[in-house]
Amino acid sequence: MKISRIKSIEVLDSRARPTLCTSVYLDDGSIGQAMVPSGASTGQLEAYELRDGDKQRYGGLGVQGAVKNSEETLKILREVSPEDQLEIDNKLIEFDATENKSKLGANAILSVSLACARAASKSMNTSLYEYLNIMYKGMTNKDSAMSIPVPMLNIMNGGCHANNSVDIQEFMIIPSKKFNFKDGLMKSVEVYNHLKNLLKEKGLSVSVGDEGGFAPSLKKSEEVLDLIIESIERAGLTYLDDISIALDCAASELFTENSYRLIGENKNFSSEQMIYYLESLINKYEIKSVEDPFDETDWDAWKTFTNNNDFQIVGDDIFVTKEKLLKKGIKNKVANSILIKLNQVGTLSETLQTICLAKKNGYKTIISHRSGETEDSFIADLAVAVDAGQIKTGAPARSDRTAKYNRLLLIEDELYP
Ligand code: 2PG
Ligand code: MG
Repeated sequence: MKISRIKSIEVLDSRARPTLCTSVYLDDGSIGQAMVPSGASTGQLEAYELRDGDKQRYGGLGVQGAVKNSEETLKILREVSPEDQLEIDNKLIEFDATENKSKLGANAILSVSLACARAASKSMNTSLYEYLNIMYKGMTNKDSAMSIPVPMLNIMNGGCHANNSVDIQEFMIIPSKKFNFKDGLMKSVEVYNHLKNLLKEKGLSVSVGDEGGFAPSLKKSEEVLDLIIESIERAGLTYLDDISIALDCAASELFTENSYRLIGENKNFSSEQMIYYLESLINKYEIKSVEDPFDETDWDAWKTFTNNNDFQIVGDDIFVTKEKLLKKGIKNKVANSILIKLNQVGTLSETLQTICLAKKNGYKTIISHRSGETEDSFIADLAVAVDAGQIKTGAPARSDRTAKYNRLLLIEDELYP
């Protein structure tokens, strides 16, 4: 079986920006399609997202160049078996031949990489999650079980995902593991709806941020946390027993001239002060997980913080899903978990390799969406296939986010009818 055609077009993401939709056609008639997401709080070392820069179209954000590049990969993929994902991705990396995929664009490369996987799963007549699980097992040489991940739902948006002065980018709720996915999601939706009513009662805005969470003009993080806990209680649930809270500080966005500028708190913190501030907040509210508490270059603060604490500490911008950076993190005892975003590294195989490395070294894995998303639900299948344990994919609202939750509901129903 061979790849006979690769066709891409520009489509839109959830922030009204163009992105790629690539279709890979196999000569047995199978077709695989994939759309790529796009971040706002991006790490400096992420793979390169190629945009046209032509101000006459989409304010320079067009991806016509990436569309063309993705279609041109046919000439190097024609002879490769679509089921050999590693070979496909290696060929794409070789063809690009830059450190950060800047020649073809990581958006172009990833769209081909994911569409090939989908086409191959169709050709083999397997679900995408089963196909990815087979691929993952092949890489780990182990029998890797599949599981439905616990969701982390971002219900209050701040930072660069919202037009308010809340410093912390994401306030997420996590249903307890005692619930299956369907029930955990239902409880989370109840909290989301109670939060909406609570905000209305207080005369606060219920308009939403980029990931579907509410984005009222609050200042202090404590105000946000109090509102979330009140909503959990109003939903008839017990904080911590039924639902706990996770944060993504996206602290690289707060870091300027060697200090953390917290507008909501009206403070400027040194690294030591930021450690103290976060530890106090986390201990007071018994927060279960914190992502990017420090800037991606502030490795010393990361080290101290990891050494001091045993809650989940998640590296996003600091690792950007790259094996090399995660290796450095493991060596330096930085963080104990990693956020996994396909487009930070740019191919499916490299993403799977990073997941393998994390698991081998006892790091927890969280498969993640981007703030600019599409209806593509690839990450739901990926989270199940690699037994990731956790997924973060926004609020339980807006179709770009619910596409992933709905896909997980379907998979759960298939696996555990
Ligand atoms: C993050 C992500 C997703 P962005 O920081 O974890 O929530 O945001 O896609 O803007 O980087
Ligand atoms: Mg993050």
